[in-house]
Amino acid sequence: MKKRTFLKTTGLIAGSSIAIPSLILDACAPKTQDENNTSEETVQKASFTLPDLPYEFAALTPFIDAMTMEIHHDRHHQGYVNKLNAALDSFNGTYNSLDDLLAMDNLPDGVRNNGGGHYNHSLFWTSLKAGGSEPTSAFLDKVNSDFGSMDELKKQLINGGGSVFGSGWVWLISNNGKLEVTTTPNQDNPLMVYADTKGKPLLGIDVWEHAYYLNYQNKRGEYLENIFNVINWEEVSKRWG
Ligand code: MN3
Repeated sequence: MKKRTFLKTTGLIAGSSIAIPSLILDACAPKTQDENNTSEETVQKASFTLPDLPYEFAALTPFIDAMTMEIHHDRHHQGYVNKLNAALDSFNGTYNSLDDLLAMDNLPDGVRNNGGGHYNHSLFWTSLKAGGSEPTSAFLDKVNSDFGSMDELKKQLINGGGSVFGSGWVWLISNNGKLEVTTTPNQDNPLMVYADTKGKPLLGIDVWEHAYYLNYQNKRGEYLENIFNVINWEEVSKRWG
């Protein structure tokens, strides 16, 4: 076995026994192509896979239209997964999970952009739900404590999303136990060393034009207002708790 492959594989196998943070879908954990074959002669290669949407493309209408969801998931997100796997072919670092990978220093652009793209979209799909859902009472108490009210949190997310120049994300994060709203450009993520404010992502809202343009054209603010009809606050609460 080549040294590089051995290092990479060792990291991944070690990771299989480490709990992946609950917010990360199974699909975000790197898979090896032949997990049952432990022969040293077998060259194992890490690969990430596109998670299924947990609902139909049309589930979030009229707030997010079916064609946007289909293109966004099947083409954009699949593209990030494919390019991430390609970028990892020439990446020598060891990591146990996508979280670990994204937190590493000096990521090659292909890993940073497409690893972020895979993480961010995996989080995004599960942050949405037809009809939305209610936060737990404990999480609501925390929101009231850190923001004053849920309305104030929504206002900060809408304003933050509107303030992103070009493409990026607005986030609700837990930063050393405090809830904060922050933004990242492109496919950066609050786990990354490049983030202005780092923390555990609880909710990420995509403000790339591809997330809303078919239905809202240039009206990003209207998209941001409307997305609160379909936020899965119960899931966001679980990520916090
Ligand atoms: Mn997107």
